[in-house]
Amino acid sequence: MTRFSFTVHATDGAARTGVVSTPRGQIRTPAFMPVGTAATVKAMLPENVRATGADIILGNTYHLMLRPGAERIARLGGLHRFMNWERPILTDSGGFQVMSLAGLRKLDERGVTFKSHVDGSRHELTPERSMEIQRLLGSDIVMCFDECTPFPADEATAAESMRLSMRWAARSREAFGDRPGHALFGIQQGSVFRELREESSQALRAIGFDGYAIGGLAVGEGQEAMFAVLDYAPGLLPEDKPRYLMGVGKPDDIVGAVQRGVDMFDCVLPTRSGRTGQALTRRGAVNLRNARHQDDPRPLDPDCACPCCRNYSRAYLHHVHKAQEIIAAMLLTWHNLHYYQELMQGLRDAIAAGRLDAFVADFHARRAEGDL
Ligand code: PRF
Ligand code: ZN
Repeated sequence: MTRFSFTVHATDGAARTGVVSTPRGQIRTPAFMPVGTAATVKAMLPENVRATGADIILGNTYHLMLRPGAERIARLGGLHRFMNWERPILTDSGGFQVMSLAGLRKLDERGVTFKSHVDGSRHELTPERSMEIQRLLGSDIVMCFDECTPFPADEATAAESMRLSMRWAARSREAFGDRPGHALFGIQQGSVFRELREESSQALRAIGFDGYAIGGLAVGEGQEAMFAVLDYAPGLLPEDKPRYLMGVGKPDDIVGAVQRGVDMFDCVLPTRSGRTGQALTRRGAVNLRNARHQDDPRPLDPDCACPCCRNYSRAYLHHVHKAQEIIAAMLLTWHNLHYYQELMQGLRDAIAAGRLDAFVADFHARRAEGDL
């Protein structure tokens, strides 16, 4: 059986390109993972998500435990069969979503209890239960149960929160056990404090994981502060294991993070923007709600090979979005995911060719030109 492994094929500065191998398929890095929170990448069929170039998608412990329930998904053959996506799935561990979505919450050493945002019922998540749920789902890459330290936090508060996450990381590792072909990723915390990020990395490396995430960023600190952390945080993690920046990000965030040594990303932006009429293109964001598109026969991006740009005008996209037709979400989500995957392929090729600086300069120059 293929075990979980990561091979770096080339580097350019701090940036790396390579492949994560799993029994369900390979993940080319740097990789972008579309978000499939509720056992669907919203507005997309799984075969179409794959057609955009995605190697792996993300699912959420929090949403799936509440509806339809982890035990039910296990009885139905696991998340891959349930949602008809046979390639790798990474699942987040739940704590981050509890803190952003659930009602009344109580957090202590054991874990977190909360009220469901779906029906108000009470639930508990602990490192042990999170590992059990992610096992029931059949997740290929399981995330440790952690606390995402809110921003801003003073250093003492951030230290206490990070140390709790490190104790939970040890419990997560213990509860996960030995599952050949499945990976467990640790999550570095420590807010914007270098000493805390160092302490967190040391704690995680002592436990030992198959990959390492950088958590607690993109929580309101801004790109400059995030990049300041990313100037050193990836280098604190093992070179021979994948590094995953959770919940990031905008195209320019991803480019800057890849330059700083990050291998994996997830973000709701391309899918959520697609449903609110925003297209993300190589020339920047385009809002299809704007009346300037209503008579425009041109495609969204004439250089894009996606079905949206090959077959439909801006006038049509404007119309179906304004009329709240479902196809508006389908076409714009497809375009946005296609654009993200093309960006990742461009980054991979540039790193392999040792031309990342030129690629990044061109990326910024085309965005500076603005929309057509
Ligand atoms: N921890 C977990 N999931 C996350 C985050 C985190 O810190 C973030 C932070 N951007 C997004 N998703 N478990
Ligand atoms: Zn397109």
